[in-house]
This record gives sequence, structure tokens and C-alpha cells, in this order.
Amino acid sequence: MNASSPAAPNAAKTRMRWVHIGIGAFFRAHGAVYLQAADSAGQWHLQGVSLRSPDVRDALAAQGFNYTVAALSAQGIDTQTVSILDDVLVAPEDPEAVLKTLVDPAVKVVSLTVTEKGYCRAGNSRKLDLSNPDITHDLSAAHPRSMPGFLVRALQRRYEAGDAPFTVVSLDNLPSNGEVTRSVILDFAQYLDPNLANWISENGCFPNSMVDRIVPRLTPEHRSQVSAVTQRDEAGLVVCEPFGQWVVEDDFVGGLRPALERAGVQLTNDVEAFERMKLRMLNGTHSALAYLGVLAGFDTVFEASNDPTLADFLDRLWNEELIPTIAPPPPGMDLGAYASALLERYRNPGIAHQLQQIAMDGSQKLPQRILDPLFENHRAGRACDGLLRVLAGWMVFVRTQVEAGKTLSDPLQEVLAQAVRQSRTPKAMVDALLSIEAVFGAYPVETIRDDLTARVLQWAEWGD
Ligand code: CS2
Repeated sequence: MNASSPAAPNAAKTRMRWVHIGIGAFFRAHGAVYLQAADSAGQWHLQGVSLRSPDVRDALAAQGFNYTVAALSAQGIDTQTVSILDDVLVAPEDPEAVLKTLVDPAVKVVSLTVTEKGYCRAGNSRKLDLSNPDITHDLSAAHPRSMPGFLVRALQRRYEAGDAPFTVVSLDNLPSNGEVTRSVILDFAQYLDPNLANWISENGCFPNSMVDRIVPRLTPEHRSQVSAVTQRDEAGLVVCEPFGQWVVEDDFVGGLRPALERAGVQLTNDVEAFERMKLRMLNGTHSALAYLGVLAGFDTVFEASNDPTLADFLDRLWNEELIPTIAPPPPGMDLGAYASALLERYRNPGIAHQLQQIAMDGSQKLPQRILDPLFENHRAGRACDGLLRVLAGWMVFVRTQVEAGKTLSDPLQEVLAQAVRQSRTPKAMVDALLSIEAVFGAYPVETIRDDLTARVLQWAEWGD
């Protein structure tokens, strides 16, 4: 079933359902908007699931699950009402209700924004992390907690009932996000029942995708700015930039999907080049701005990208270190123009995108954003000084946060904090951080150790 079959959005006369897991602001400002535009005939119903807190459900329930998306820019505020969402289920409150929903044969597609750590991978591999406490729990309990647990338990019930699987579309910022999803799902299924794993492998579809829209965390200022225009104060509001892009492989079970192309979604056979471009040129420089910008005393992407030194740094990073790793470019893309457009997007005065929001989960983000291009360049004898500087900046950032007693928002926060605390010199800290298998295990760290240490030393004011 993996061969892409022609889209047949009108094939089924019955109601079809799309479930989204991880109903945070990003999906509400991105996927939900595309789905609403694609489904003008009203054939698809969208249901949200939160794997953690009830906050989004509570905010949206109070407004009938309709909400405003406000695109902010120097030109003003452009608002749109999204009404395609039916409901939001909160998994920890009622995991059985989530499973029952996913088991409904009308559910044709399940999409995911569960962040990098939600895939429960071992390090940055494609293997399921069997030491992850949620996975240990989910492999033996009837009611799961993790994304892989929910998907596999639901697929197991569909398999036993003789129904087809749903398509799983990852919308997270991971390279080959569909393949990573397929791999953790198959690993989990293999532990439950090898026949189930075979069935998923033969019948399931896990298209890769690239998604893009900058969606800052909602602030009280955003709320009052938008309510001045809409005359409504909404807890369920989402704000974002005007730009949006979604590229997805056309690989859906039975060809069943909304007419996404009507909404401007690019359907292709190969998303890899788009993913690499976006993960490195956008997310990579976002992380660069986050660590270097916070260390330079800035709060937002707008401020940091308007700083002449950082802007010059970004320009060199794009042209000398990132673009050379993206060859050939994705079809129809001019990477120089893409970089200029990114700088313009970062300089959007409307969105107040906090650097600390991007800085979180660094241990999960660095590999695909910074380490992959860094080591590729190093191996090929190309420039990598800027990427080394970003890595050094992350290390100094981690130290600064730990020393200031601030929480590091990172699943490896304990390990990172311990590496910093046990190190008496910058060199010892670099060594301790580089020895964290889950982040650096896949890379030849010896080849950069000395240069990196020199970079950290230049930076750190190491008070003894
Ligand atoms: C950001 C992304 O927080 C982050 O790590 O780099 O959320 C970024 O804003 C989106 O991927 C843009 O599409």
C-alpha cells in the first residue's frame, strides 16, 4: 500500500475523520487551517487529542471549538475563524476515549505534533527507547501514555477487527519524520505481536512531510492586540506569521485524504530535500539565534535578527555553511532567495517570538539542525566555524542557565545540569557534554573537540 495511489478525496460518501495528536498552537495555526481550506465540501471532521494537559481543550470548549487565527506583521493583523475542529480529547483524563476514537474505521488519517521527544527514540536514532518510562509502561498497560503506545494499541484493535489502518502523518521537525514514525511504531508493535508489526508494515502509510509556520507562544499583549480588532477576547486564540508551507508525500492508505492541493499543500514523491532545507536553514538558524541571542541579552527573534553582528553571522551561516549541505536544492527553490525571505520573516515586528521558546529541548533539536551539517562540512573539508560557534553557544547557554538556577526546559535536563556542575573547567564541561551518548553518540566528536573547546574558552567568563 506504499505506492502512492491517486488521491480520491471524494471516494467515500460517508463522513471521514482526521485526528490530530498534540493539539498545540502550531497545529491550530497550520494544519487545521490547511484542512479547513481543503475541505470546502465539509466531508472531513477534525478531532484533537492532547497527550498532556487539558488547557487547550478547556480554552476551546468555552468557545465551541471555534477559534481565531491571527496572522501578525508590519502590515497589520489578518484574522480568520477556524471551525473545522469538533472536539479535543485529553488522553490522561480518559485514555479509553482516545483509543475508541482512533479505532473508529471512519478515522482515515492521524497527524502528529508531539515534538521531537514525543517519538520516544533512543537518542536520535530511529529505534524505540525501551528505557523510556512511558514506553515501559505502555508495553504492559492496556491504557497508554505515549504517542507510540496510543497508535499501536489502536492499530492493534483495528487489525483484530479486520479494519484498515489509518495513515500517520508526522508534522514534527525531524528529518524523515514519516520514516522515524514508522520505525518506532513497528518496534513497539513487534514487542506486542510480530504479526501486528507485519500487518502495519504491509498496510500502513507514514508519509514524510515538511511543515512551516512561525507560531509564537500567545502572550497577554497578543490577546489585547487582536481583541482590539475582533472585539473578542479569546483564550483559544492563536497568533502566527502570515507565511505557511506544507509539503507532504502523497502516500495515504487507500488514497484517502482531503484535497490538500486545493489548500496549497505541495504533494510530492520526495520531501527529503525540502525537509533538509527547512530544518537546517530555518530551524538551524532559529537555534543559532536562540543560543547566541540569549547570551547577547536579547529576548526575541525580532531583536536578535536586527542586531548587525548576529545578522552578519546568520548571513555567513546560510551562505558558507548551510546552503553547501543542501545540494541539489528542492525543486523550484532558490536557496539564496529562501535565506533572504527567512531574514525578513525573522524581522517581522508583529510576532514577538521568544528566543527561550526556541532554546528549549536543545538536546533533541541540535542533531538535525546543527550537528548533521557541522559534521558533514567537517568531513568534506568545508567551513564549519559558525556551526561550531552555535554548538559552543548552546554549551555556554546550558551552563548559564544551570549556574543561574534556572530550569532547563529539556528532557535531558538532569544529565545536562550534572555535566555542568561536575566540571571545574570549560574543557571538562565540553568533555562531559560531548560524552552524552543520546546527543553526540552518532558523531565523531574527537574531530571537533579541540576547536570546540577553544570556542567555549573564548566565551566563558569562568569565575573560579
Ligand atoms: C522553532 C520552530 O521552536 C522552534 O524550535 O525553530 O518551532 C519553528 O518556529 C517552526 O518550525 C517554523 O515552521
